[in-house]
Amino acid sequence: MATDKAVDQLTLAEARTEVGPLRQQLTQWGREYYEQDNPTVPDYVYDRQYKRLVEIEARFPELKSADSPTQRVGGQVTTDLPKVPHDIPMLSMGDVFSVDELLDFNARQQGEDEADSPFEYNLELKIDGLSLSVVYENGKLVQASTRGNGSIGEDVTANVKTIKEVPQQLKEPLSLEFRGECYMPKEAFAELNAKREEAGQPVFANPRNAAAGSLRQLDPQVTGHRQLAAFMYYVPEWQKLGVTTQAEALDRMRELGFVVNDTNRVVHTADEIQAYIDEYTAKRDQLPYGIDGIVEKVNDLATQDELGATVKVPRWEIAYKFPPEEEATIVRDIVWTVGRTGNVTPTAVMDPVQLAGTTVSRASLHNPDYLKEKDIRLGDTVYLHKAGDIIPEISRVDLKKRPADSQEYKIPTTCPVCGSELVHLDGEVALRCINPMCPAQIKEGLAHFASRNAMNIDGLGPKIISQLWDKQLVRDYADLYKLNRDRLLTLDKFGEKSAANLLTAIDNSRNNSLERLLFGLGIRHVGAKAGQLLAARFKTMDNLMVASQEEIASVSNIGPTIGESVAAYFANEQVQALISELKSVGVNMAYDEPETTTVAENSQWNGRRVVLTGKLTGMTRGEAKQWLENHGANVTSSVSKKTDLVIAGEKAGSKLTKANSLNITVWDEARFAQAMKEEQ
Ligand code: 1X8
Repeated sequence: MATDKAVDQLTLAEARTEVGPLRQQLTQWGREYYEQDNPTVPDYVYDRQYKRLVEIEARFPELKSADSPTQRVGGQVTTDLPKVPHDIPMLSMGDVFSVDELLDFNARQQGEDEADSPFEYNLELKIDGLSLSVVYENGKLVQASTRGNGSIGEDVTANVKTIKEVPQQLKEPLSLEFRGECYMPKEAFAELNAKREEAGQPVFANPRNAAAGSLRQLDPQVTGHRQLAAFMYYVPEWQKLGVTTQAEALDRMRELGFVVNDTNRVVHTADEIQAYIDEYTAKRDQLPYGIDGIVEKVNDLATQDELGATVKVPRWEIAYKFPPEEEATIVRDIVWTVGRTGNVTPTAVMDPVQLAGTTVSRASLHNPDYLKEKDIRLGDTVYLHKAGDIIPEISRVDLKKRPADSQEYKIPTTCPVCGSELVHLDGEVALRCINPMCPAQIKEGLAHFASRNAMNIDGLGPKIISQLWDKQLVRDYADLYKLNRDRLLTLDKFGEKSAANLLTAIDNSRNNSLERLLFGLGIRHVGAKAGQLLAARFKTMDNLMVASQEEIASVSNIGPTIGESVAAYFANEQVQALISELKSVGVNMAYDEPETTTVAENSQWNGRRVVLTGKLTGMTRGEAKQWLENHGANVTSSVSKKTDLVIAGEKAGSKLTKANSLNITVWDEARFAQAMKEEQ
């Protein structure tokens, strides 16, 4: 379709031949992106082709057409969610791909006056999410909607109410619309995709699609589990807010109770613009949310209104998009690993390359469909990028460099570990090994059992588990509690001290509260949260084991899927035998009620905003967070001007630097431990 010929070299005939397929391709990509939340190419591939179409249409106006993707505000309204008209259209933004183009845009925008009184600009980060409109009446949230096609959006009010960053009640009784970006933090995105991969579901290509897929749900409970967040950045009717600049509008929104990104900067010169772009190009990898560029807005709001908009985009704002971070490398191998639930996933192993700050040599290929669709073969030259700025992913194969003798990659039909036949369960894209005795699955299961949020057996990682299995010292969870010093000393590099430490850690785990065991068992669909809910409701393992599917499903936030899975799990005789074994080796089967969580009004922690960073040694971060929350503190993930205290463990990084630059109080772990003692 796309030729490599520069647009200004094209003849009319060539342009005419190219324009049809190019439009078709862009329309298809647009649909995948906006309607299905499932793009098949990275954004910059879309952007590049889109720009080419714009250039062709500019050079050959006779080829323009009303149904060209360049004439539409992206995104159709397709879900079953109710529709909401936007009284003030929600426009998208024009974009540029270099600082030179940005400066050209500014010069055109400012016209002849440029030299006399250049505009003041407010620079903001462009969040990789989806636009959101929220309407308040007398300070109360009454409606939330997506952009949709710009004129009509989808009603996502119930879903947005699950996002804690969007206040349901403003601090002032205003009746006004606000706009912003709903996004999924990088960590939540990585966790969600890991879970989806393990569950045999297709993964999201980037945080934007994950956020869109999560927000546009018919069931707000699903949205509620997805850890969405939002930054607000725009008030269409700014006059009602008593502000005159964009920077003031941001501050006012923060006062009203919204979460507003605090990285914005008011600038006047090209050098300042360049400096901001350089700064955030460098910091981008460290931010806890994905950004795909910088938004430049004329700071003065009256000037914004004077400039107005074209049919498609405002004239007072523009996005500078970061250049793609992409590296070419060669696929040397495709390895298949078996997960805890038997999910067999392919990983491409490539020559190592530097990409966005790390060395990358592996990328998940997720499932056989994905591998087939991309037609990735051994020896192929591929381009790597980082999905959502964090997860290495192959964007495309360079077919020109494909070796002449290359062959389509053959998907295995048997488990790489136990050799049994692989299957696709109902509707799943994942390939599964369903042999319950498959050693790979059991080892993964043991590693999960010992993991931090499950039984928290420090020092019992995958390598040791593998040895324990291979030496036939452990066959199931209960065997862990039968280990002794002599057996452990037979392991590689295991001395008296490591053996003693591991035995203590195992021994301590006997006393864990029931929710850890429930999560650790690896029951399908039972994560840490469900484990907690079930333990709190049923109190003992025996109660849960005799509960009916309906009783389990009726627990708030549990539902029929977990109900069915848990009931089926405990109906299994092997499971019952395992639980008896665990009882006989002394593993606790009861729920420890957490200490009273009523917060002392006079606690020094009440309402304090605290950020935890770095590695703690005396407790896990989760435990520290729990303690702080039990004492009334608000534990947040990023440092801002509003943070009251940062607790910095070992190797604290950018959050500590930021806290220092904002003059926020920083405590080390010892100081925190002392404060915990004082509270008792
Ligand atoms: C989109 C976005 C905007 C901003 C941040 N992130 C985005 N994705 C911002 O203004 N800070 S504005 C925008 C739009 O489409 N108008």
